[in-house]
Amino acid sequence: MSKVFEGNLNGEGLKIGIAIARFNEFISLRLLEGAMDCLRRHGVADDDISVVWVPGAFDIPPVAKRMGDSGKFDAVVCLGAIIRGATPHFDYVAAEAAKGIALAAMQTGVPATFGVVTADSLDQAIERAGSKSGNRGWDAARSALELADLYSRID
Ligand code: INI
Repeated sequence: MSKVFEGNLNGEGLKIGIAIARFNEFISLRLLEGAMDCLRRHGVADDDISVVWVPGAFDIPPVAKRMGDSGKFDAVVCLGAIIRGATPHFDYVAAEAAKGIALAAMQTGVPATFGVVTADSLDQAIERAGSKSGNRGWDAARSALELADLYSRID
């Protein structure tokens, strides 16, 4: 008989960190609202949520690593918005944010989920921050809850 492991979405008692970039704050704030809504609806207490602001998405990985290493969090939700401009800057920031968040999760053993919107335009970002394409902050928070529970079951 095989054993199947799946995380559930019960957030009661979980300690959740949120690392969020201030750049494009208009979008980031919508992502934060989505993440908070998801965590609360799944039973995470407000006192168990810590929100850490950083300047931009490039700066999220070291903070996610630090939060993971602290042992104080069951998962870290990473939120930000990177919007393409006229130069290749977008590509560097987006690549480092994505790679760095993955690395933080690998190195700390604490799930770090990717709620960073990468968009070609402000309209595309708005669509992913609580309008017609959902809310990436909500999605990243849900994944954090699932992974936190899954890790505890695997352990
Ligand atoms: N940071 C973002 O979060 N989004 C962006 O769109 C962005 N752009 O386009 O420049 C951005 N840049 C700042 C970067 O994340 C760092 O804060 C900065 O380089 C200092 O380390």
